[in-house]
Formats: sequence, structure tokens, C-alpha cells
Amino acid sequence: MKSFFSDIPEIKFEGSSSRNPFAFKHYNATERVEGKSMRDHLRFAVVYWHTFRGTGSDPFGAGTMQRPWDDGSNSVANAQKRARVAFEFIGKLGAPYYCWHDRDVAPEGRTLAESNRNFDAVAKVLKEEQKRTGIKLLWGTANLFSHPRYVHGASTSCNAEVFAYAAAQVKKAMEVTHELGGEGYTFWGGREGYMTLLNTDMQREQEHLAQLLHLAVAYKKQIGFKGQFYIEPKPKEPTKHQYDSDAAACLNFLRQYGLLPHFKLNIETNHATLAGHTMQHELEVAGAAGALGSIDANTGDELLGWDTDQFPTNIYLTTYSMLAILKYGGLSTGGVNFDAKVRRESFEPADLFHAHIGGMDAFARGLKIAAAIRRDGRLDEFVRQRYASWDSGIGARIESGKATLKELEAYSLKKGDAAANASGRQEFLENLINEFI
Ligand code: XUL
Ligand code: CO
Repeated sequence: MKSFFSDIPEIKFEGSSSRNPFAFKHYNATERVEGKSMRDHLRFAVVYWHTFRGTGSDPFGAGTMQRPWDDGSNSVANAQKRARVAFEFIGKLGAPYYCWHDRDVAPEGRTLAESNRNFDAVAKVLKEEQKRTGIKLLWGTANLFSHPRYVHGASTSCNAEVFAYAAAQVKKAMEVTHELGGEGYTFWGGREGYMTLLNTDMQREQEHLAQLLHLAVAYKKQIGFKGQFYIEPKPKEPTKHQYDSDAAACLNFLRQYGLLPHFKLNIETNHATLAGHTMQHELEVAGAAGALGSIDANTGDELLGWDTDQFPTNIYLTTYSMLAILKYGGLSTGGVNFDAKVRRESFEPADLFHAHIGGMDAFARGLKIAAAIRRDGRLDEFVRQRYASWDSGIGARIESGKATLKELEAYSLKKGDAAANASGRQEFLENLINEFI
């Protein structure tokens, strides 16, 4: 096949003094950090939807992207050609993984049977290309939000026919993920929420969402798919409120419906900020529950209030993300998946390289800085010391669960007041972080 990126070299590591825009300054796949290669720590993935299907359109204007390989048609042949180009791009970039929605890779047909046939025809090419390049599928998912049938949601639709159709789509997407050796499968509740409570039976809708997930858990067992299931929190957009609002809401939902053992969370930066949290907060919530699975690496814009899905370049963001990820033992089944799109104004194919190189370098720096902060040990030691009153005496007794209210009253009456507090030293700690950045 004709090369569509012949003017762009394979992206290699050249070190921080390099001025070559088509080289990594920090991502050195084989370099070891905390005993593991950068490649294995970061497990970078390229998303099919933004990178190969994004048109650059917005509510005020048409698409702008120049994609010379794409004939703009909805044909299977075009989708197959696009798949080969996608692998040329991912291969040159040196990312080990990619992710898709079913409808990103293959066109929707007039019937479900036709859609499934289209999907199989493109999956055949994906399989060939995976084999040829060694690039693997991090996770697959079903698009249960774009088609007008999902106007009221998919599993949470008021229309039971739509639930049935969504379930069929999930079944097929799981099968193809399994066939392609996918290491995970993600559920993002695209329209699983509401626009107004006036027309919504929230309890019934949430029960239906849980039912679909239980059906998927059962089918996973049936077909022997060993990949990890993820649920991806997002509070709003496209709906006013989505049931998978944030990490805490997802964990509560999974626990309430007996699904927690089967799922981990896929935490996305721009979704965290839409929920009024930082990425670090969401990673901490997931990590503390033993449910930190994977991340959708992107960023929002401080001045725009929506899901702008920009490539991450902020070193504080990547450092805090990697500090949380390393703290909870790193990514095992998951990865750093760039659910991010180039700006509408960045319409040339070369911009796809600049965007991914920048994101990969930003995460590589975040990883190295986080490892240096951990090696230094002062931050961890400060936090350990801050809670030292819990390690012995009355603190240890409370933590052991043996203390009663009566005993704690007697203790406090005797002391007269609690021992003095120490400073939280936030500014000192912020300065400490800056020593490493
Ligand atoms: C949407 C979003 C999705 C999921 C997969 O905001 O993040 O692309 O990652 O469905
Ligand atoms: Co996402």
C-alpha cells in the first residue's frame, strides 16, 4: 500500500537536547524506571475515533481535517484502507496499543446484520495489521450514543427495543475485542443519564444499566474473554447528568449492584475536571478502592467548560497522575490512552504526530519526575509523619476498632484538650515538588 506518511520518519528517542520535532525528548521505550521499562509503565494507546475519524467539525463549522487517504465515503473498502493507514501511523509513532469503538472502525449498515458483516470485514484487516506490526488492542467498546436510536440512552432508554439492540451491539463488540486479543473492554455511558427528571424514572434506568453490565459479565465468562472490564466516569455532556458521574459514583453504583469484582475504572482527565475534581483526586478515589484500571489521557482548557479533549502537555498534570499511578502499583491491564484530538486549526496529518509525541513526552517526564520524588522520599515521609499519632497510643487503639465513645470521653476529660496540631505545610510541599520540575 502507498505510504501516507513518507515524509515523516519513524519517531525515535533523541534525548532532551534534540531540536527535532519528530523525535522523543523524554520517552525512551526501553529506559528503566523503578525496575520497569517506560514502555511497560506507560502502555501508550492511540484512539481510533479522534485520530482516524475526527473531522474537526464543531457546532459552528464544518470539518477541516486533511486526510488524503480517506475518500470520505462510508464504504467498507474505505474503512479497510483507513485501518492500514492507522497502523502505519501507530507503527511510526511506536505506540504499543490502540483502542476503538465498533462504529469508528467499520460503517454502520442498514440493519444490524449488515453492520456486523461490515465490522467483521474490517476486523479481518485489523487482525492482519496487528500481526504484521505487533501493535495490540488495549480495549474495544461499542458506540451506544451516536445513532439517533440512542436519543434517550442505550441501556437506560425508556424504549426496551433500544436496550435489546444495544445489548446485541455490546455482544458483537465483545466478540471482536476477544478475537483481536484485546486486553480490556470499556463501558462509557454515552447517553446513560437524563436531560430532565420530569420524564425520567431514574431508579428503573439505573437498574437497567446494571442489567446490561451483568449480561456482559455473563457473556464474558461464556466466551472465555479474559480481558479487564472498565467503566469510564463522566458527569455530563452530552446529557445534563450521567449516571457514571465520577469515580465515587461509579464505585457506589458497581457496589450497589454487585458488579464491583468485575470492573475497574478508566479515569479520564477532562471528565474529572468536568466533575469538579482533579485527575489526581479521581485516581486516588479509584486507587484506594483497588479499582484503578486505565486512564484516558487528555486535558481540558481552563477557560472552556466542556470536554475539549486536548492532548496533555502540562508537566504538573502528568507528574501528579504518575505519582498516583505509581502509588497504586502502576498500570497492569490498562494503559495511557490518548483520548484526545488535535485542534480544528491543526488540520494537517503531521499535526497528529506532533500531538502524540508531545503527549508521550509529557507522560514520560511525569513518570521520571514522579519516580524521582518517590526516590527522594521527603514527600512520603512528610505524609507518614503527619499521621504518626495514629501509629501508637490512642490513635492505634481507635484504628484497631477497640475504643468506645465512653473511653474516648474519659481520655479527653483527663487530657483537658487535644494535643496541639502541626502545620500542614502546603507551600513547603509545593516548593518541594518544584525542586523536581
Ligand atoms: C467521551 C469519551 C469516550 C470514551 C469511549 O467523552 O471519553 O470516547 O472514552 O467511549
Ligand atoms: Co474517554
